[in-house]
Amino acid sequence: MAHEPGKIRNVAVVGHRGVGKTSLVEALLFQTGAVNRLGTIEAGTTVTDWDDDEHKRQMSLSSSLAHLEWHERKINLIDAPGDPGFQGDAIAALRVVEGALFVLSGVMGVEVGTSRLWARASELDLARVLFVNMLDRERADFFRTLTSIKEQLSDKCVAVHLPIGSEHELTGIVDVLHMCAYESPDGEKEGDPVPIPDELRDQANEYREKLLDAVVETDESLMERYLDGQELDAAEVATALKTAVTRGEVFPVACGVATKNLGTHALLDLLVEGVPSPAKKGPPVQVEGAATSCFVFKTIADPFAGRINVFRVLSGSVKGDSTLANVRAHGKERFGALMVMQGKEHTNETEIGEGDIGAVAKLKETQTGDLLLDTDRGSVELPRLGFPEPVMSFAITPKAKGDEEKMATSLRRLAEEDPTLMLRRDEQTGEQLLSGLSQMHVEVGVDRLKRRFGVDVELHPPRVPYQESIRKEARAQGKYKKQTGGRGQYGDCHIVLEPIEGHTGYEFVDKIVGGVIPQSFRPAVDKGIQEAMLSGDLAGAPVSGVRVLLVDGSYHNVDSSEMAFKIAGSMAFKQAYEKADPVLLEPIMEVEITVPDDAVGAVNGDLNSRRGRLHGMEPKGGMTTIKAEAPMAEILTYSQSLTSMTGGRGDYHMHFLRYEEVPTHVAQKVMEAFRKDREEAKV
Ligand SMILES: Nc1nc2c(ncn2[C@@H]2O[C@H](COP(=O)(O)OP(=O)(O)OP(=O)(O)O)[C@@H](O)[C@H]2O)c(=O)[nH]1
Ligand SMILES: [Mg+2]
Repeated sequence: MAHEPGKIRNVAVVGHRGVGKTSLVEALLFQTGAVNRLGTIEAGTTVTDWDDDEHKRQMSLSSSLAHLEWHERKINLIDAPGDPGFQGDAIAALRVVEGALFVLSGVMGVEVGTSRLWARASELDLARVLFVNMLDRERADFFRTLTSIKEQLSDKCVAVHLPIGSEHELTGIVDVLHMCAYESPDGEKEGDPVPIPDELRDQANEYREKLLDAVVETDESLMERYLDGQELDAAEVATALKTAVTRGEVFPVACGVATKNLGTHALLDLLVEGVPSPAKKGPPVQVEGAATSCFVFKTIADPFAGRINVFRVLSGSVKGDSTLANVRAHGKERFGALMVMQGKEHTNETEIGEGDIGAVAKLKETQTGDLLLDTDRGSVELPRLGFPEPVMSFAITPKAKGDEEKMATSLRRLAEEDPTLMLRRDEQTGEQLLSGLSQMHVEVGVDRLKRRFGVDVELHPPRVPYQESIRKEARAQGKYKKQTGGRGQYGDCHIVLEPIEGHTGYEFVDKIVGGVIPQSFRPAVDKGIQEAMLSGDLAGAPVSGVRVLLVDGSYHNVDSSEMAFKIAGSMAFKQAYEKADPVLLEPIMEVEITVPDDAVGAVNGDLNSRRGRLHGMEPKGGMTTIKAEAPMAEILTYSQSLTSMTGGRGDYHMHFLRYEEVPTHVAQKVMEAFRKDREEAKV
């Protein structure tokens, strides 16, 4: 039976890597009776980390769905991975919900991943609830974390819960909204509220004041009465808070210990109250004029059920056996059995109602990012999920010869599931490149390739796509002449090479006067030159930034042909190129690196040793963003170094900026390696 949209809450559970999101989802499921034991990461028994690879690495690798009932509301939780390599799923999850639950570690405070996802949630204007987790750990500090939250995320964040005690002496939490407390259930179900301990009354009152300040600021009539000194009653404040949270004007900060199930009772209340229902907020993706529409935000390649598409119903309700049109593929998709998912378990449903999240197997061609409507209305623009671009690439080759085709097809299937994993062939180097968001991201792809499709592959750093160019004008003649019996060959041309500013582009200028080469043969010269330019003599790289003037030549009435002039053109180019002071060019990348302040020195020093150039630094609340550029050749394997320099707390993106001349001493090595390869290839 479909749930009323007003009684649904869709929540993406997001945050930095390893802060306890999956553990918290587990606790929420346990607290509400959706599961009857509290699974753990260590034992591999949580509902939402169910994949073998997740167990092996003890981390989430893709988003996983769960749902529970609390106060007659259905809460859909999307447990998203925190690792930046798998952020595609977190980003897709944020796109289809009304609210985000940001989990933070009470030891680490705001981390790179927290800020990145916060920025995305702000763009999407989502209601947000924060949960400071791991307060039982050594050096955990709720108040320090709260300060970093206010400084780095938003000053509209305000504490609604406070810890009782700290670290291993943490015994419960205080709820300053309802002015009550909860005792730590130590992994059992959390009980009903108890009175606030006397010694915490003052602190609770102080934080209640702060909460009131934040709430009345969002409500003018309350503000007037508050300033007048009138007592505001609890229900009124609760209503105003609820409104402010649903509108994203206040972000409540809760706290607890996921692995002990402390804080879940009050957190569930906050989610029900603070996250707007689909009925209230309206669909996250607007589709005009369709009675039924749904948006696919995730695709799972299930070894048994085949491909499963997970969707959010935007409008109307989807029934089993309904037929919807895929807006992108223009095909009709017939829905078979509908499912709701609890981790890896599916239960069949006859209908998924408006605002709810469901799944369906075996659609023909539907993939992540697709819209399905009850009418095919031609040109509906697809909503952008906003996936990040891959930042690193590896060359990938099958271990067994002959597995190339199988590797490519299997990788394409994996990429359907994870659109941030990309396979392409580099035209220039001829290599198959697998690109992803981090080294681990690519490696997990490789593991899956082996386990699911039985394809064993190897990864290598990709070849750098060098280019070549010239720095001087040079002139040469190319003469191709063959006159031994029968019909001969004759082509002859004189060309001048000129460097083009910026080492980019190619121009062919016909300066022939008086028909010394007939018009019909001149394009052949151009063609021959362009072919020769595909592989320069320095490192076999394509040549660019050359203007060619065709200035002179001769022909033979019988023996001249297009072929002969093509060869002549190519010969002329090769000779002129040698004299034109050729130079090797390399791709320069623009890099943006975000690291903790205390790692800035090490990271800058390292960049320097990679021939990097620093452009600027922007410190912000404990983290610094370093902007720089560096040659691609030097940062092919940057992610490992960054991880070791920052203890995994760094983050970086890069993209291609331009080509630049390679310094002589570096170029020497590249050219030597090329010559060696060429010699070996000849043998
Ligand atoms: N002491 C303590 N440990 C916790 C708490 N919450 C989670 N952990 C542990 O922290 C580790 C990471 O927990 P996860 O639940 O996997 O964290 P996550 O945020 O889902 O991690 P990713 O999905 O990989 O980003 C596990 O070893 C948990 O047992 C907590 O409140 N206290
Ligand atoms: Mg997780």
